[in-house]
Amino acid sequence: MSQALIVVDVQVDFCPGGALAVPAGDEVVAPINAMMGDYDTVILTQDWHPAEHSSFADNFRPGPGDPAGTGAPFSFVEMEYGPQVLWPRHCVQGTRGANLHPDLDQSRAELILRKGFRPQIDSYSAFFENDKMTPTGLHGYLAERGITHLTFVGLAHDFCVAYSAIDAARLGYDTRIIESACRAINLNGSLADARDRMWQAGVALF
Ligand code: VGL
Ligand code: ZN
Repeated sequence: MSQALIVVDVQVDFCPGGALAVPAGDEVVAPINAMMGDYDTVILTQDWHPAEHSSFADNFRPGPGDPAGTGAPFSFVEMEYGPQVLWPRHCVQGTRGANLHPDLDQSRAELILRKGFRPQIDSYSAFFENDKMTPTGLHGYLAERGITHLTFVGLAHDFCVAYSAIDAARLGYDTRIIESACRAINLNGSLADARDRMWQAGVALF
C-alpha cells in the first residue's frame, strides 16, 4: 500500500490579498507542511490559466439573448460542457498570483500538476477537466507508481479539493480529505453541498 498526499492549489491568489482569496486560505500552509513527512509521495496541484481563459468573468461576452448583468463574477453560465461559475481573473500563468504560497514546503513534492490551461474549459478536479472526460494524466501517474491511497488537503475545500476527491473515489482510490487543512469559498451553500457529494461518493472526511 502506497499513500500520497495531494496538496490542492495552495497558491497566492487563493490566499488573503489574492485575486480569488479563500477566507483564511493561508491557514492551511502550516498544517500541510507538518503532515508531508507522513506520506510516501507528496503531489502539489497548481491552477494555471491562460489570460484568455473562459472561466474569467472579464472574458465573458454576453450573447444577444442574455439579460443585462449576465457574466458577473460568481454568476453561473452555461458552457458547452455544462454549468460553469465565472470567476474573478486568477492564477494567470507566469504571474505572482499563480505561484504556490511562498511558505508551502515544496522540497518533498515529486510532482507539481498544473491544470486549467486549456482556454475553453475549466478544471477543478486534478483528474478530469470540467467536461468530466478530458484526463489530466494524474490517474496514469498514480497507477504506474502503485499509489492506492490518497489524502487531499488545500484550497478550495468546496471546489478543487472536493471535485478531486470525488473523482479519486470514483476511480477506486481509497480516498480521504483532512478538513482542518482545507478552507472553502462557500458560494451559495457550496461547502455543505460538496460535503454531501463527497460523503455519497465514499470519500472519508476527517
Ligand atoms: C478553484 C475556483 C476557480 C479552486 C480554482 O482551486 O478551488 N476554484 N479555480
Ligand atoms: Zn481557476
